[in-house]
Amino acid sequence: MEFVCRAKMNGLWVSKAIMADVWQSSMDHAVAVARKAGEMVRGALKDDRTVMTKSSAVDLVTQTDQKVEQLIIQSVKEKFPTHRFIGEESVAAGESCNLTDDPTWIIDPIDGTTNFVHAFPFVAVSIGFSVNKQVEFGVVYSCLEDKMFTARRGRGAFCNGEPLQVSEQTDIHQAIVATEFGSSRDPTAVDHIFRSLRNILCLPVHGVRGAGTAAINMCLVASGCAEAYYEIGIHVWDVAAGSLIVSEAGGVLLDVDGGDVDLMSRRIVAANNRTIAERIVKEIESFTLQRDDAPLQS
Ligand code: LIP
Repeated sequence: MEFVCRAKMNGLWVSKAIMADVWQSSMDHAVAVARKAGEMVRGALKDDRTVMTKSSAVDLVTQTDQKVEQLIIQSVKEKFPTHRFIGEESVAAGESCNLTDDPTWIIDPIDGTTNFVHAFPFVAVSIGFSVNKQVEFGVVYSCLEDKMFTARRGRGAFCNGEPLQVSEQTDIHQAIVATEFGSSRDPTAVDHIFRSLRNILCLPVHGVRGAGTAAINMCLVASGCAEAYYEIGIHVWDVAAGSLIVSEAGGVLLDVDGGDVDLMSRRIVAANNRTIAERIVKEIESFTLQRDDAPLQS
């Protein structure tokens, strides 16, 4: 949609065409509902100790994950009845995980469920929104830190309204690299993970970190606090929002084999620049996992 606005410049009236953002109201809604969801998560942090498991004994889920996802989906359905959803807990309950061209809300109600269970203080509500399989906006609410990360495709990334910019570092030896061990305890997968970690640690890098949530790790890259994040085993709901936040902050996304990233592939490298991303790729021992619609078995 195009609007024409008139403004006076140097005493002359000029007309300017302004493109309205068709997804602005969806994004506003995502921010509002993420904040509400965050309140719910904070409220439940001390109380919800009913821990269930999903694909493995260490892939945890709580009633709060389920309640928060229902809250988000319900409120979006009321406002945008034609939109589709991929939600972590809906998929766990048997719904399909197909990313189509339709407007789709990609939801992780609690990214960092293990952190939540232990009150380890990094927990995020992550909402990505894609159209034609392209992420249009991403919202990550780090609810215990009260940090609202947002990005709109082509319009930058922000934390609590302040613009984000990735680090300028191009020397891997001066980098902090974030990663996670994931929720597979299959010894072969764990061996691959450890060999990659060893390769990267011994480059050497300044340090390796992990916040326990993919979404927050990616926001740390976007904020310039870490140079890179990589993981094999994540799901689309862990990274949809964070991927746009990283790229809108000036970063790059790659597959762990160096090709283009595919958010459904369960693998990602997110870095401040291509030099760092490609250096990380060189050190990763990749292994194949099943696709999103087939949960990772332990
Ligand atoms: C978790 C991630 C974490 C990753 C786990 C899991 P959840 O998400 O954010 O970084 O290592 O495999 O996917 O289950 O807490 O939403």
